[in-house]
Amino acid sequence: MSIESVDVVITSPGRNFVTLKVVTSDGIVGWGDATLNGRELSVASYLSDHVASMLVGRDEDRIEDTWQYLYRGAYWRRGPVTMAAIAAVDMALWDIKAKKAGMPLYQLLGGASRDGVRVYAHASGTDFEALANAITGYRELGFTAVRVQTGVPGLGQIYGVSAAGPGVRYDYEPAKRSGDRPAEETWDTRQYLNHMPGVFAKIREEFGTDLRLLHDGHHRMSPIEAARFAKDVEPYDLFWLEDCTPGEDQAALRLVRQHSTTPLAIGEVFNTVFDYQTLITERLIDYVRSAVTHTGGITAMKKLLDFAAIYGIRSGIHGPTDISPIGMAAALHLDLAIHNFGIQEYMPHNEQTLEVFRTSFTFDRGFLHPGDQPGLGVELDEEAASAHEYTKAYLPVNRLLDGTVHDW
Ligand code: KDG
Ligand code: MG
Repeated sequence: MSIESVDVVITSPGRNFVTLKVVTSDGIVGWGDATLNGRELSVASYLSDHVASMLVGRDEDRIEDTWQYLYRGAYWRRGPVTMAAIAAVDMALWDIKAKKAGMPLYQLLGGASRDGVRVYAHASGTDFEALANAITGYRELGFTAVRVQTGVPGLGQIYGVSAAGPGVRYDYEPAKRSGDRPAEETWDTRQYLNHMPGVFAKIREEFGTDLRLLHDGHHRMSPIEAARFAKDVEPYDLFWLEDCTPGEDQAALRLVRQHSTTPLAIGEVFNTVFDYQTLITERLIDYVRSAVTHTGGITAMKKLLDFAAIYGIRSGIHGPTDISPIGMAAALHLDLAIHNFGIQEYMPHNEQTLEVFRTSFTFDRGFLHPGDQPGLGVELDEEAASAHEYTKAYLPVNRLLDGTVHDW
C-alpha cells in the first residue's frame, strides 16, 4: 500500500482554513490541518508546490520516517510555515493509521489516561459587567475554567475582548477581512498594569475561589513589567499567566520567575522543541502552549510533551478558532492519552465551520472527549467546503499611543 494522492483544500466557512487530504491506494482518506492565521496561502503553496509530489508513492505507515524526511530533508528547518506543513502531513498519516487499525487515535497513543479533557473557555467583555455576564454564562454551560480578558479604560478594541456585548459567547475572532492591510489597534502597558489586578480581585469577590482563572498577556510586557504583573495578581490564584513577554526571548522568564509564583504558560508562536529548551530544562514555565498544527503534528508534539513531563511541566495545547476542527481533534487525542495533561483551550467553531468539518468530539460539563470513531474523528465535507471561497484576512497590528509599532 502507498500514498496515491495528496491535495490541499482551502475553504472559508466564516474564517479561512487550509486542510491536507491524503488518499492511500486502497482508498483510505487522512486529513491534516495546515491553517496559519493570516498567512494561509504560504502553507498551502509549501504543501502543493513542494511536498505533495514527494509523498505520492511513499508507504503511508512510515510516519516517523516521513516526518524526518520532510524536516531534515528540506535542509531549511523550523519556522511556522514549514512546521505547519509538516504537521498537516503528520496528522493525515496518523488519521490513516488509526483508521486502518479501526481505533480512535488516542488508543494508538497509549489509550486514555483520563475520562475527559478539562477545557477552558474565553470569557471577555469591554467592561466588568459584560465580563461578569460572560463568566456567568460559561459557568451555566458547565465550564470550570475561563480565560479572562477585558477592556482597559482609555484604550479602544484590544486583544481578546469581544465587542459583541453580553449574551454572545463564542464570538471573538481576531483575524479581520480588512482588505489589503491589517486593521490597527492601540495599546498602553502602563494603563493595563494599573487596571488588571483590580479586575481579578472583583472576579474572586463575585465568583469565589473554585473557578480556574487564566489570562493571556499576548507578548506585550517587558520582562520587568511581566514580573510586576505576575506578582500583583498572585493573591487571585491564576491557573496561568500566558505569553507575558515576547516569545523569542526565553531568558526573559527567568526574571518573571524570580519575582512571582504565578504559573506561566507560553508557546503558541513556537514551532519546535528547541524553542522550549531553556524554558523546560530551567523549569521557567509550567505549561506548554503549542498547537499541534504549528509544531510539526502529533509525532513532534508527543515528543515535546514527554520531554516537558520529565521536568514536571504540563500541557495547555493551543485551541483557538484558527486551529481547524481537525487540529483540535488531534489535540484532544493527545490530551486524553498523555500523563502530563494540564488543560485544553476550547473556543468552539461556529455553525458554518461545523457544516464543513464533521466532528465527533463531545462536550459535557466542562470536559471534551475526542469520541471513538476510528482515526481523528473529523471528516471534511468537500462539497460544503467548495461553497466558501478564500477571503484574505489579517491579524491586527498593534501601536502604542504615540504610534510606535508594538507586539500584538
Ligand atoms: O492567530 C492568533 C490566535 O491564535 C491567538 O491570538 C489566540 O492568543 C491566542 C490564544 O491564546 O488563544
Ligand atoms: Mg494566547
